[in-house]
Amino acid sequence: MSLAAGAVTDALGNESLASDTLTFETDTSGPGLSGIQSGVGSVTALDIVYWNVTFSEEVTGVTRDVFSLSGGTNANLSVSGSGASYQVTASGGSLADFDGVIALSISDPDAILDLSGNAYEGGAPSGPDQSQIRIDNTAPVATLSSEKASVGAAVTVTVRFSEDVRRFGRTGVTLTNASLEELTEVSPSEYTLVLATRATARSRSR
Ligand SMILES: [Ca+2]
Ligand SMILES: [Ca+2]
Repeated sequence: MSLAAGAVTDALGNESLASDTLTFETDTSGPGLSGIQSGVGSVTALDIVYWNVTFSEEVTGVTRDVFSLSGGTNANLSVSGSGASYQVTASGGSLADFDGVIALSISDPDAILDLSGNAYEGGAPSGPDQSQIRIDNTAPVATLSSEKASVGAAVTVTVRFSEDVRRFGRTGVTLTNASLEELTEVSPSEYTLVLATRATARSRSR
């Protein structure tokens, strides 16, 4: 609004000058989701994980009851933060020995309003969506198999792990009456070992 020139006069009849214009901003658009960013990366062995959830403007009504977690861990959710930025933390339940994907979602959008009372608009984040986190809290398990070996002959042993592994090498192999001749990586979860039995090793040293 503004006051026109001459809107009022002073005691001597001088007309007033035009006023500045005052602009009112009306907010009629609801808040949206700007991003869900994992605070622990996309894959983790942590027992407690968290996300940073950002809205397009300041909002009210963001509590733990707004969010839900899929993946079947029965983890507890807690929320901190204010305005447009919140941190949602998942802990407890079966997270400590869980192996799988969990995902954070907004399950009660009606509770979220902007400061003008406009309802949350929902939808996918306009920015990063890292709502899914892969939790790997299980240890790899090795299964050994080999052909039946004749005494003195080289033996090939296949080592299959229940998942991809790192750092498998000669120091990880314990042998009795045999020596390790070859260790080959077939895949990150499978290796073949060629073993020489003691008889073979003796025959070689002759
Ligand atoms: Ca708004
Ligand atoms: Ca694992």
